[in-house]
Amino acid sequence: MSSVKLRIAIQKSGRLYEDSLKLLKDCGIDLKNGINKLKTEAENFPMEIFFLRDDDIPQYVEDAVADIGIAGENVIYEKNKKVTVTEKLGFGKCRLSVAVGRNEQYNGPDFLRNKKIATTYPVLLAAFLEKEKIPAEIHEISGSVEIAPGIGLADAIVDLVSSGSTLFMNGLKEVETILHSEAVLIRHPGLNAERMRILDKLLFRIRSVRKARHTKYILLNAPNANLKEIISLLPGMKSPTVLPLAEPGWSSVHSVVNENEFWDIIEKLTEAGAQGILVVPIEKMIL
Ligand code: PRT
Ligand code: ZN
Repeated sequence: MSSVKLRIAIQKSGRLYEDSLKLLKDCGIDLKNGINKLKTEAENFPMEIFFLRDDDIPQYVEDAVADIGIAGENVIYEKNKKVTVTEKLGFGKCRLSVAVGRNEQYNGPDFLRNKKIATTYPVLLAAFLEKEKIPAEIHEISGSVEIAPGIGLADAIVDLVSSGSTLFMNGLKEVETILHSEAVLIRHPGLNAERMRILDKLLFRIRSVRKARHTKYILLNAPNANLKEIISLLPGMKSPTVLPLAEPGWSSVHSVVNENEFWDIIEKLTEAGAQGILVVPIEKMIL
């Protein structure tokens, strides 16, 4: 048996750490517990895990010190390393936005002309300014960007936003979005065939897990008189399973529903006479 392992780099601590570990766990990959917080390996999958600062992950993957990695798109595109973005992962969502003082009259990117903009994302900001053909001064700082306008260091900032409360608390307002970002899986562009095979296995599991997260299994009792209508409300994977109940005139219907349409469907189902509706999470979904 081959002993090749796929080396994955994930964030050591921070906003992506928990979700990255959970994703591996949901993929059925158990990590060996060790005191060594720098790296560990999987017990039941050919994988080694490196714990790094998120900013360093693209470089490690470009250099093939790690084969794959998980980081935010904001970091991947800012660092601009030779890595292949392979899969969006649906967590760590945020946006890279322009913010200005709450009382400023912002009427488009032209506001930024010849202004001083503080950011930790000079590359992405420069690309935005170039696209908009706006000359401006980029002031690169390493943190606490949101205080820059208040202390007279800049006229505007470009920073990550999720809830918006940091901007609000600093008297700023979000006026432009440069990038929508989420955690993605990246890989070294030249992975050999053996490592590609392991990556394909991992991707198959990731897709099954992610699909299942958005889908619920639904069971309900339907009066036979309304069975047709109730079935038409359930999209299902192919068609729903229908089983007769012990009580005459009733059937048990099983299907899957998408989380987004879930409440809408439940309402219509009850209107159509469905009873005893059970909705259960799906762990994995193989299509
Ligand atoms: O130590 P290390 O370098 O690994 O971690 P870090 O401190 O650089 O990064 P970390 O853990 O803060 O963020 C890791 C990744 O999470 C980022 O690269 C993004 O892809 C993603 N992410 C998602 C965020 C946010 N949401 C976020 N809100 N990263 C940072 N923020 C910060 C933002 O910079 C601002 O200070 O949160 C503040 C704004 O949040 P709201 O909710 O007030 O808008
Ligand atoms: Zn970082």
